[in-house]
Amino acid sequence: MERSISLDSIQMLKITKEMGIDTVWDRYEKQQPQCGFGETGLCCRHCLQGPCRIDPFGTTGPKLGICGASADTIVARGLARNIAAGTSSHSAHAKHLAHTLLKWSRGEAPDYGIRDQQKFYRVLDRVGISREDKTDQQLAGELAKLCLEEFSEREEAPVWLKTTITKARMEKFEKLGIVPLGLDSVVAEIMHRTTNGVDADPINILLASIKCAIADYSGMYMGTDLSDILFGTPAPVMSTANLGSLKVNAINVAVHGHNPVLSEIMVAEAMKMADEAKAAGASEGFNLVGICCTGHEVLMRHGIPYATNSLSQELAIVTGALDAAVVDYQCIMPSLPEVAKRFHTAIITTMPITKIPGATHIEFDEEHAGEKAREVLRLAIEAYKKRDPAKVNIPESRNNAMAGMSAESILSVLSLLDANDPLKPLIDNIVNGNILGVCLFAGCNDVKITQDKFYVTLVKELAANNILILCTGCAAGSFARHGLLTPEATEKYAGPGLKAVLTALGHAAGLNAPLPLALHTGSCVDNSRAASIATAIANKLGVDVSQLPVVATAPEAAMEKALSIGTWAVAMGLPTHVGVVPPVTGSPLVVQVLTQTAKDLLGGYFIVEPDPKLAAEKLVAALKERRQGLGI
Ligand code: NFS
Ligand code: SF4
Repeated sequence: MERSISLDSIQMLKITKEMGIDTVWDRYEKQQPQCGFGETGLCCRHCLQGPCRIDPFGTTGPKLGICGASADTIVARGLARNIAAGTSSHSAHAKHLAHTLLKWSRGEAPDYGIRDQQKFYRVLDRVGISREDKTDQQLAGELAKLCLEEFSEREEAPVWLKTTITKARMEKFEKLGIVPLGLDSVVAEIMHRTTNGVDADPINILLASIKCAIADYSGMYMGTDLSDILFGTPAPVMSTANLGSLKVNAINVAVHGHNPVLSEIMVAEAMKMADEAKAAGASEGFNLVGICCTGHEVLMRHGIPYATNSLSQELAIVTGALDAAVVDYQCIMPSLPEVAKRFHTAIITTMPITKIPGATHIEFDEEHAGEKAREVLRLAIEAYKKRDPAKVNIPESRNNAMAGMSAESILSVLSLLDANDPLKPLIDNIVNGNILGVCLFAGCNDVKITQDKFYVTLVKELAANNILILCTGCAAGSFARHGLLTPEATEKYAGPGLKAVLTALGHAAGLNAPLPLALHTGSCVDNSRAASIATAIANKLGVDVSQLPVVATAPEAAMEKALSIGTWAVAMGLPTHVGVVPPVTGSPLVVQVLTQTAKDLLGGYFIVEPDPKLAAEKLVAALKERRQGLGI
């Protein structure tokens, strides 16, 4: 199988081959054949009597685990734990930001502040905190405490859930008994009920998993709110993507991971320290670039170039021009220090929960944010001095990329067409058929799929069918690296109706060109932004999200986080496509619930389709079905 369709990845992979460096693709090959029990979800290690395995063909092998758990039970329990892990990741990210805000409110984190006061006030009003006679510090403290309370179990639904979804959706969740009562408590509940001897009813376990995913949604929404308050709500910004964004005459520092809490400070300090970098011989000072979702956070807010999405993170080192990679948490390959041994790159871990053998650990804390960022940047300067020019191979490929399309900036572009009723032009164009529907692209890269191929093939098909594209995370990274976040891509690939709409909007926004083919709405956590737009449209039309012509896709899903996001997208009522088969096929019952029963219960359902053309057909059909339901 081809490893990647990205020219920069392909070029770097030649070097890894020549140098005998193992990457994620080599390690994947060494894992072949992968275990069939694991692939189908039929392996259980939830107690010490295991591992237990069920015969996937149901013929001669065991049909029950030692404790008596069936294939359906084992598969449902495994999926539940995946979703809980995803939920805990996003929630921890939001919790970290809440702590940062709390510390700032107490004067303990002076490098931070309220960067978007309007959004701060909007969020306070929405969550019901009175602003009367209070300073911003006091309000920040109250908001942070309310956030932190959302994590433990309460007697009511999380505020970030009940104030952000349609009334009808909330009633549905109540009726089905799937309202989570706390972001951490729901994860603990999943761990409890999936351990030996608790919940054995696959349907009951799946409902609990959906409840957990709903908590994931509200944690992500909180994460986006807090990032915007602390660091500013993104506005349209132009930048570049690909490994070609590295510069030979600069000290190249990648910020990698997920949480902007450190990378924001890095951006500010790198600007202040440009002279130190120049004094070390780098005539262009520091060149910060982004990897994974931290990369999206700083691309969205500062136009920092996007070096690469997750699968090719090791290849950034192979350019020989990356002086330091500063990582926070999630999606960081433990192999980075091993690859870096062959070059001069400093791999710097910064979070107490993310240490990697072979990396340098500089522990970050919000109390000393600027100081820690400077320490990291000085380490990058030292590493730069050891750069070997003979090993520098910066790929030429570099694409322009427009980002910064937060819900607020999408609304403000729309308001240029109708200042009093910004959603109206969008809704009108959906109703008149210029736009068939909306598709949110999200998720990862997965080594089981040629890197970026599914994304690029599918998005071209959907855009040709006049589907408005939103994107986040590695999906957005893929589009950025393939020149699809540009007006030129709209000219080339959008169907006539979509092109007309994007052109009108682009010209209204003063771009003198169409808006890009895909609107980059942020990091993975920022999938909440797309959800907020869908909810606003549904509320305006007086319908539920499950009736709208809106779909989601994670064609190259890899992480447990992608499963939790996909599951809340289904819970919100969206037909949700996945291109990689999750480990559930060992239970026809679980597959049926996720792909069919869910539709009756929630309106949303999973579409598992590994072929891009067929996936496009199924997503178009799902949108048409929704349109029919609305009579448009
Ligand atoms: Ni989200 Fe996917 Fe990771 Fe970000 Fe990329 S792998 S689940 S997009 S970087 S979290
Ligand atoms: Fe086996 Fe049951 Fe233990 Fe799982 S929980 S390992 S199925 S005995």
